[in-house]
Amino acid sequence: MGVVNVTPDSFSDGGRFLSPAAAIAHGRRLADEGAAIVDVGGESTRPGALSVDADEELRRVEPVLEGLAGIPLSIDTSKSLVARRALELGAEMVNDVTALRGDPELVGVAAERDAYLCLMHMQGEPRTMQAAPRYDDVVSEVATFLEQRAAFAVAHGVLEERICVDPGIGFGKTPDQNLELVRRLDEIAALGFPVLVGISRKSTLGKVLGDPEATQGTVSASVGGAVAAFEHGAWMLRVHDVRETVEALAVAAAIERGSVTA
Ligand code: HH2
Repeated sequence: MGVVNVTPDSFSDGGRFLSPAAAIAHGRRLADEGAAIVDVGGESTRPGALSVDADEELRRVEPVLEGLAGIPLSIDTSKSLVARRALELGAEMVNDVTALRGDPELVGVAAERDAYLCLMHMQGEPRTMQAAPRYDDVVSEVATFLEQRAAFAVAHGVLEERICVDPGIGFGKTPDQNLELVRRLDEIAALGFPVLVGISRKSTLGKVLGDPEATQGTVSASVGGAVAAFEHGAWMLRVHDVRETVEALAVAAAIERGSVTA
């Protein structure tokens, strides 16, 4: 999954793709580089980010979704209004970092349109989530949460086979908790849903490389994180650097198979 953030303030690429033309060109490039799906978002969820209203979010993403018609698209939103419009414009997945807790009408939109749905774990909310994350056992608590949110979606008409789950790297977790989630990803995968992981450029990577104040990670650190997540059971990786990640994963997958060709 390649990321297109149509925002002024995303932590790694904020402001770079705010103009529709730049965002569309970037999305096309990510698809050319091998992204199976392109995730378009109009609201930053980085730590400390303020929320934007639905009109502004729509204003940002609508022309980009139109310009990317023909490419498999996901909409990164928690708002039913934005999701509905994106699905009308051909998006096939709703990526909701609130796991259907942000807008009570979102589950109905996903069910009615038979969309794929990504449910992500977050403790707290973006403005404050990094203040004091607390868990007794981060992996089992994240797994229980995701299982409950998936049950909620199914109870409201979303087909089980449309759902994927995501431990939410960096969303109300310490760096060590983020690493633990990837190391024990098999426990999340054991829920039976495909697992999406977004570790690309996140600050934990920069901290591993020795900068305690890092707000983001390098491309090569991101690729390392993607390969590790793949080896621990990730089904899809949400990444900013598609070509580098696709190449690394092609090798990791070939080694798993023990053959050059799939
Ligand atoms: N991470 C971000 C945004 N959306 N969605 C899923 N499913 N998983 C993630 O890990 C995830 C996500 C944050 O990264 P980014 O989009 O690069 O930054 P921002 O939220 O500042 O726009």
